[in-house]
Amino acid sequence: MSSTQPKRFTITSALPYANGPIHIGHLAGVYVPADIYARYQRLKGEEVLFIGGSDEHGVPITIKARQEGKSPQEIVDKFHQIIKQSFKELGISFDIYSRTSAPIHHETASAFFKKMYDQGNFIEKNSQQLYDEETGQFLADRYVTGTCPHCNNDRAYGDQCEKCGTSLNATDLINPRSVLSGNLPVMKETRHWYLPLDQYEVWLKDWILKGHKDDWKTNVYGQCKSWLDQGLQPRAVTRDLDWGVKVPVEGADGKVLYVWFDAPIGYISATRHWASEEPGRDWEKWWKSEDSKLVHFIGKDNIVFHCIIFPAMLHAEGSYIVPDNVPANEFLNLEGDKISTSRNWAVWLHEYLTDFPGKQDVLRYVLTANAPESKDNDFTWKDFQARNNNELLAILGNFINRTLVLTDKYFKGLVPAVDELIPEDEALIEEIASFPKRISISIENYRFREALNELMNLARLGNKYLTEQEPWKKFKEEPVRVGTILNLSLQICANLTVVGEPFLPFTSEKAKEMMNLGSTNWADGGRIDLLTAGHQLNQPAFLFERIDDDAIEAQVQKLQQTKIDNQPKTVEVVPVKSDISYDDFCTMDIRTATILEAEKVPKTKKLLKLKVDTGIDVRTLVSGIAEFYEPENIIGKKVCILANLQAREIKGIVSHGMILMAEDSNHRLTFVSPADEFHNGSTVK
Ligand code: B3M
Ligand code: ZN
Repeated sequence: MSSTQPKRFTITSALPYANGPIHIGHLAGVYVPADIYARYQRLKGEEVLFIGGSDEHGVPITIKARQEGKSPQEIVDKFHQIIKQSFKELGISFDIYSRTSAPIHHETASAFFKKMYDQGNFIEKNSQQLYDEETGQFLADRYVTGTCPHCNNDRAYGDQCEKCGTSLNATDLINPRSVLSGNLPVMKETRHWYLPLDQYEVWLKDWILKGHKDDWKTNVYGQCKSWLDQGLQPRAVTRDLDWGVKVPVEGADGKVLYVWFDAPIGYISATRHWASEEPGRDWEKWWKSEDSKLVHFIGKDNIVFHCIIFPAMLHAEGSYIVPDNVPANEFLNLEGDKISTSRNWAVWLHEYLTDFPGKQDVLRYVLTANAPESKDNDFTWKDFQARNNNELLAILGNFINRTLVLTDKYFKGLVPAVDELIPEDEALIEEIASFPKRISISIENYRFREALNELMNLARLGNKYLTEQEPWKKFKEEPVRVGTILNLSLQICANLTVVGEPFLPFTSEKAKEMMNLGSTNWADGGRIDLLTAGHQLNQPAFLFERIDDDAIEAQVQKLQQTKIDNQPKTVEVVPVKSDISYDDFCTMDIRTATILEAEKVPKTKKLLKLKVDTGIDVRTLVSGIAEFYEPENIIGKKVCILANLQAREIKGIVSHGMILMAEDSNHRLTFVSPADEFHNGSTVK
């Protein structure tokens, strides 16, 4: 986009992974600011398309499906619905909320790849990749963990180290382990397509470092600069997986597009989805017309994908515009701790909506007032309560309520006329007129906290004016003067609903209803004739309620419980038995063996009848492990057995020996297993 005034705004918000619900970190980082921006541009009369959708591919989803014994489609169907519904209830005003498992997305992503492929934009390369022999699967991204070569974090993933933020290749990890089996992966050759990012380095440097030094946020620009300074490498854009968009070229069976290749194309497919809903809608102008302004709202962990990789893809494909801005936020913490889906350390949107019905704007307000715009920030329930009680209720709600109640009392809810203006009134009118411009500048520069603070300053101005003018003391002697005071105060109320609409849409609507005011647009801001003399107001009601300590305490308790749930369970170790001699120990003949057959012993809960190969013989054993292992899952398992235990009859079966099991303090049992390559009959000593 050039510096000329854009004709339309293509506004995207990161597509959340459909493997869990939305939490306040997502909201503060991405969706609330994006919604404020979209609503603001619409109120200004701009043509806006605000795009959202679920990211339904990628390893976190397949892992979750595996853990829950469900298909990936079942997982994404469930969370797509929850996410979509909760966004709607919070008033996130998407024009379309789509999803990447939709056929239109598969077609779009596939065609995008195909065009780049046909243009020769990819490098095709065979390489050695990590492979899990037990599950027969290549390990990339989140399927593999290991030690980060940069910071030594031993829980780094195959695509990224979350501790130091470095983006990794699975083969960079030290001591890699398969997430699927815990096994040490082997190396196996496979063929993939790479996007040669190094070829776009000059173009990217020119576009970002020269073109956006001044208008991109410092955190975003800084990350890009550091990437570009380090030098870019080709990146694989395909994976050996079966969940995702199939690679649309010959000889690519069993391969899909890397999720970070297909997900941003999801913005384009969502636009096509939107266009398909009504005849006459054109999707291309939003993506291919130079007078469209493309803005990506994302969190800081997505910067490289939206500022470097996706733009390189768009540029290489050749027919698309690139983003004008990528206003990424930092992270929001919760009560001093990093928000975490897996540790359940979060305030979940769908739970908030149930626990605080009708209080959508309170959350929108708190998350904006405290937004992690330039550094990480902390959400606390105490702060939430204070901002509701001391700001929304005491400043904004109180001002509008006082004004409406006084007008009701003195003028039966009819807007009084303005009479003679005193200098204080004139100063006030001038100030009212100055707010929309200031708020506009803040919003257009993605400084939403500052914009919201200005909105509150307008309410503060109103409170100050009322307090100084004291209409309640003057009504008897000077009713006409009181008419002027209340008229001007009412204009402030109306202005608050106009400029407050992007931030607090529910409150704005409610207050408009009380003032019997129709819909407004941004240009109405600053006017002092929004409510004309003689206009009948409706009955006033409270816009905000006090949030009491009990409600906050309940939330704090909930988090406390999460902390308890997350604590490692206490471990009790059985005390050591009395000493025995080495000779005593040597009387036990322990051998490695393989389970050949396994079946439940009828009419028992705990017993399995096993046939094992001990290397010496093939024999029958009875073992009390049925609560922990399904017979069909242990065939072929390597175990250790006590081979010279006297035979004894159990439930009518003669058992020759005993399988060695480890038992923990929760009475769980697990096999003591030798390495697979050890032949049966090896002695254990
Ligand atoms: N789903 C990552 C995330 O939720 C990813 C964003 C995709 S945006 C195209 O952080
Ligand atoms: Zn690291």
